[in-house]
Amino acid sequence: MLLYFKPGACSLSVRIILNELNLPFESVEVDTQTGMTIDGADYRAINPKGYVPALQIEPGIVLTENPVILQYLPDLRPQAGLAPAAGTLDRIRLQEWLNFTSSELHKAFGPWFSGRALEENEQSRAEINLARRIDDVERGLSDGRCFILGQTFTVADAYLFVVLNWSGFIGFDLARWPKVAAHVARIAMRPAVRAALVAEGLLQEETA
Ligand SMILES: N[C@@H](CCC(=O)N[C@@H](CS)C(=O)NCC(=O)O)C(=O)O
Repeated sequence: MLLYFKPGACSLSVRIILNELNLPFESVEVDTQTGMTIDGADYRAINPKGYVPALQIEPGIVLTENPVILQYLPDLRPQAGLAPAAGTLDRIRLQEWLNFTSSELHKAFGPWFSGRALEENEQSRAEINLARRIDDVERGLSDGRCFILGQTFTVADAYLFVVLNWSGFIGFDLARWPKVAAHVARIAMRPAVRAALVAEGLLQEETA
């Protein structure tokens, strides 16, 4: 398989899951601004939508949309338990969290990644909206569960981790949400996560 990624972007969650599942893969960095891969290919010919992630699963077959890729992969290795079985209520709960993470939490970070400095009122509106979405995650963890679906790590935790971790890049302190902060710290310790962070230049190899 071939993962098209941008360091630290939501595509990092796909790398984490590829690592967790010990699936062999290669990866190619994409410059989404120029629309070129680092090795000079036209990325729009691979994913016309222009964003990452994209996962080539075999020559000529490319999957896009993070919540979809994050369900395709665990179904290749169901025994690893990274997603509840399709057709179960637990799988629907997983989809709820993946969809929430994609359309609500992920997008709540959008204003900071718009490529221009935010006006004061825009910044405070964006902060209020982001805080509301993080409240939702804190509520999801409120019964003391270690992972968002319960006591088992799933692909939803990987996606939540990657997105919540952006709070560090934008200087948004998670201390107001102790269960969320603990969840991020817990996921960050996983060997597959550390290896993914190293691979994308977000963590020094010797500290991994
Ligand atoms: N709906 C897409 C959204 C993917 C997305 O927003 N990707 C971002 C990185 S996290 C991206 O490539 N943005 C274009 C850019 O950064 O220029 C998905 O779920 O895969």
